[in-house]
Amino acid sequence: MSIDQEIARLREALNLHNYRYYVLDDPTVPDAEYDRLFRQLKQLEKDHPELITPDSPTQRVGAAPLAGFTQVNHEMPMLSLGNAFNEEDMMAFHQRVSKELGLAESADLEYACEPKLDGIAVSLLYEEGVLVRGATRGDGSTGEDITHNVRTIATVPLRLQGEGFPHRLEVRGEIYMPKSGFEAFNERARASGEKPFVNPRNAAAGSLRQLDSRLTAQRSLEMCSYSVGIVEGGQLPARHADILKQLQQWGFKLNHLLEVVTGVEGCLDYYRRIGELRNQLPFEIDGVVFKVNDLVQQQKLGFISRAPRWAIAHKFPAQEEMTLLRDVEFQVGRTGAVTPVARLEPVFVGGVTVSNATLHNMDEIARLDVRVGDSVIVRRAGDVIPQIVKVVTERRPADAKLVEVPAHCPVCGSDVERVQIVKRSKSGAQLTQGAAYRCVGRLSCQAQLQQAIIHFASRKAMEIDGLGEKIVEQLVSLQLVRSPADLYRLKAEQLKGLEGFAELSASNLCRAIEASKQVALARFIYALGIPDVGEETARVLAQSLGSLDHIKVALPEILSWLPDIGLEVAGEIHNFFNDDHNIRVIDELQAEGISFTDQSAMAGLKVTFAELIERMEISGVAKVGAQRLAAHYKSLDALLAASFKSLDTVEKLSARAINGVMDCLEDAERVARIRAIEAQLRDFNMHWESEQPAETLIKALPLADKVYVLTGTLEQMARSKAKDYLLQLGAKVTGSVSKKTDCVVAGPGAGSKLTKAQELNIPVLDEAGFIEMLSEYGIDGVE
Ligand code: 5U1
Repeated sequence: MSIDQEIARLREALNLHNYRYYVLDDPTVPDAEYDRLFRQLKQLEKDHPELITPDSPTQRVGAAPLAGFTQVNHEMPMLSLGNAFNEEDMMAFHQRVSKELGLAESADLEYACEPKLDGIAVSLLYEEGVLVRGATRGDGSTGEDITHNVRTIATVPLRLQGEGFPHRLEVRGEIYMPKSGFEAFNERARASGEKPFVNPRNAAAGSLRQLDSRLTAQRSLEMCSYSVGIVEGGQLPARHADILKQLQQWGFKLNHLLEVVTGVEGCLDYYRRIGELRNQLPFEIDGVVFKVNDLVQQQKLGFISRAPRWAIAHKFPAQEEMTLLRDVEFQVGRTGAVTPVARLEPVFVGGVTVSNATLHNMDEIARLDVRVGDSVIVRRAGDVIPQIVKVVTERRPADAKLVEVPAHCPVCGSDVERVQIVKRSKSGAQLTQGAAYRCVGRLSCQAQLQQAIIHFASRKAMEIDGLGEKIVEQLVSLQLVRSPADLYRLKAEQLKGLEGFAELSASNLCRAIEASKQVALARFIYALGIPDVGEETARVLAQSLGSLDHIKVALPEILSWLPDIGLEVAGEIHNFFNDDHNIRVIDELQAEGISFTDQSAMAGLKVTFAELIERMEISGVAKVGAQRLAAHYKSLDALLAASFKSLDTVEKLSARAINGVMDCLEDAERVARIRAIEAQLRDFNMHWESEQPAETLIKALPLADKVYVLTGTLEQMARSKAKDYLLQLGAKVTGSVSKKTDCVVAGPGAGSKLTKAQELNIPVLDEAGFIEMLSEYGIDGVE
């Protein structure tokens, strides 16, 4: 095969894979194969630059940023749509259409229905099947040339595929940012102190208005087509939905919710169904669009000013509205975080009346420059908490008040402090001001105590049945409970007097409290409510370090070696256990009889000598330098005794690294810290010289990577206990049976899950078999 042919073959294959992946959502090759073909084509084009064409899949991102945008005159104006806001508007639309067409309203008039994507309308012009121009809608007559940016979007074909396309074809549609891309972008922006986007539509618009297409290429954007403009030298089908299906064959993405219905009833039914789906869709929509499907009928209907008479957008309730910020109050959370909450003039937004919105933290207040009395834009998209996304500064009254953090906790009156964040770098640890504030009152603060107890007793924590929010509120306000340990001192007589408590429920609660004393270590760690420690992190701590004694004393460096624990969370855990008050509560709980059903790390996570050196944060020493030092010195003692002369003999060690090591060795405090870390690695059996095999912990657990499903009733142990045991052994426990399930534990009453397991030939254990398996792993599962 000649080079030209090979290049053509690769381009064709890549275009096809791209189409299957992005347009049909049905890839036929793994990503690695796509990458391999792409690299091959890149290489051939590098060797033969004269063969590069602008429609090659490698040419999506242009090199130099533009100086500015040029204007584009739309040969055929880009129309807008009339709106319907309720059923009556839709009925009136259908009536008008039927009358103009001389049909009875009951006639089977076909409508093509599509969701109305909340993005930016664009026009793509193809000449002889090659993309020659992309433009924004602008005012409908004149837009901006954004060819360089639309080329970076995978769902915009650079060349049409198949055959029969017109010589000149203009395809119109919406470019939008899926919700996931929008949330990920904003999360990154907030973390790096940049300005987040207000909504996915602004995100799409901002991304398309980049002069440098390399920036657009980094944004997650998609394009769905919904109509055509110029069609010259070719013919299209005679119905709208068929035109869209034809476009899909030429390489364009269509919205998968496209449907053809009959009559206004069909339209209203579609509107209701899509409305129900709205929150689950991966992209934002602001309504649905109905178009008369037959093009001859469309022509007959024509236009009024700039809107077609044959189409209408039936809008959903707006997700953004303007209202007044009446006040900002501060709430105290479980960990003492004092967070601002906006109290709003009630406003109907996203389908509900909203009177409170989150303001995140003081940094957010400063970024928005929001003041009490301001008019603000409230956004409520899906089921997320309403947010203030923008201040309408033009409407700010002269007496708008700045928002200040209270000096004292609004619940207990204790001091409110700004949280300090420890930032570690090669030059050591530095304290910086965080965005959060905390009440220092801890369990003496009723707000914190109440929420701490609710969390402690919750289903994923100590699982104390019957200890709901209402009871906790009473126990705390009557001062029967001042710390979690007090729960274990409660007497049934004290409970009987509480509102809504009968004798039986009092003794049931006492029994549940007593039963919770035997608990998996991971649950207990989670129950303590350490900031940033969720169920998963608690499990990692319990499984990796094996005992509460180890977790209590673990250094942040050691914690940050555990799977998925970064330095910030490691710092939170270390601070928590370094606090006398927290240690007193834990001691009291243990004195009341809390004990763990599982103590001992199931296998050792090993830290290599090179990893320890890397963590010494020596300037000039990164991963490779650390490996060279480790290979040369072999032990920490030898490295700490190194001289300048001996360092000079370490293979390929840079002069900067040698100086970095010498600086480190001369710093007594750093040396002491490194020795302490090494000693702890030995204590915890994590040292590279400890005897267990050098495997990571999670992988070494006996049921690592195995997927279990529990179904039916277990008679000898609670389902939650059975789940804990499986998790302790490293298994994943899921709720439904699939090909990925490795084993089903089925008690009496197991229904469809058991049938499915049998159909799929998945091993099934009954309770006795399960208990036997647990005992093989040293777990006595019988309660
Ligand atoms: N789904 C869809 N959105 N949308 C927007 N179809 C659609 N059609 C439009 C617009 C402005 O205009 C038609 C008149 C082609």
